[in-house]
Amino acid sequence: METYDLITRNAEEVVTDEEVRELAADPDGKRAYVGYEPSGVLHLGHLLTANKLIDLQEAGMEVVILLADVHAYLNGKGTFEEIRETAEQMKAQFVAYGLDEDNTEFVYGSAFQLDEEYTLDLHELELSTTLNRSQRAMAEIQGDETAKVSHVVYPLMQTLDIEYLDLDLAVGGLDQRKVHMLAREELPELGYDVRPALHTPIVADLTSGEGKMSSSEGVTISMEDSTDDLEEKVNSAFCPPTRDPEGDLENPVLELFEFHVFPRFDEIVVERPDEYGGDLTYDDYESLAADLESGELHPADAKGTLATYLDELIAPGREKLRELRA
Ligand code: NAL
Repeated sequence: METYDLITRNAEEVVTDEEVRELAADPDGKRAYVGYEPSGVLHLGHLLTANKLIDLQEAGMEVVILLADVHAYLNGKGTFEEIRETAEQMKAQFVAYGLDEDNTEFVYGSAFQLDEEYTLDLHELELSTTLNRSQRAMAEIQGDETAKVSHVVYPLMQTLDIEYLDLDLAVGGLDQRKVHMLAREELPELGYDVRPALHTPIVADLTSGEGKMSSSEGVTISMEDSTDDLEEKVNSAFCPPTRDPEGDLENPVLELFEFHVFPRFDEIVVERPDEYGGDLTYDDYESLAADLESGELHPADAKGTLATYLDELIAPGREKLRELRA
């Protein structure tokens, strides 16, 4: 695959395409990063950006994972000690999932975000950004509770991190786009360079195909799920025989094949008894989606196969979690 195609596959948005093309022309040693608020158990949302990091490593880029402990604290996720502990577990699960440990730099936010120079830059950003602008940037990240002052500081720190970690590409889910847009506007105010951003899609809710899969509501798939949990969750998923259901609906089963399974496996085998036509083999998402639409592939078989491959993807992380908790 061409480097540009590898860097941008399954991306919902790149900002800007021209800047990312420039990176793709000379990716060696360029630094891409994703930040995560530490949480004890990884879910598919984390793994979607992790898949992108694996693509970027394959393209020759260096990958930085920010364990955003100060951000999690500002977003009301617990005491500093609690957050630190979950960050260590998070790191172990990423490595188990397949991020090359020798080629991935894990950085704690608190390792540099409490320095004097950083703090003074932060205050300068606070001066140059309106309250309204910062609140809008934070809207999709913050929970439902009333906004605190910490919630408007948060996106300004995320902006500064892009400079302080010396990054060439910011990666995140689509929910991070407003922060990255704020960063593109505000970094030049401090005399720093604008960086390109790449956003991964948000997967639809598994049972309804509506809205987004979320850990706070509805069904989510995580590193903790047993093989049986996975089968049960996937079997009850919404899976009409089309990739484009009506209205605002999505087909979450196809989305999981597209964003989670095909990027990590060269070949997908749907096992079927001979009397139902025998096994089906796919080496790309398009042919699987086409077979579901034509009726050649039954939704029940698609689901069973999806559960099997997801199980294989999360098994090493699940084992790691078990070890850590033992
Ligand atoms: C992502 C997060 C926090 C800090 C960051 C700094 C630089 C780049 C990305 C970062 C976490 C993210 C979330 N805002 O919602 O999980």
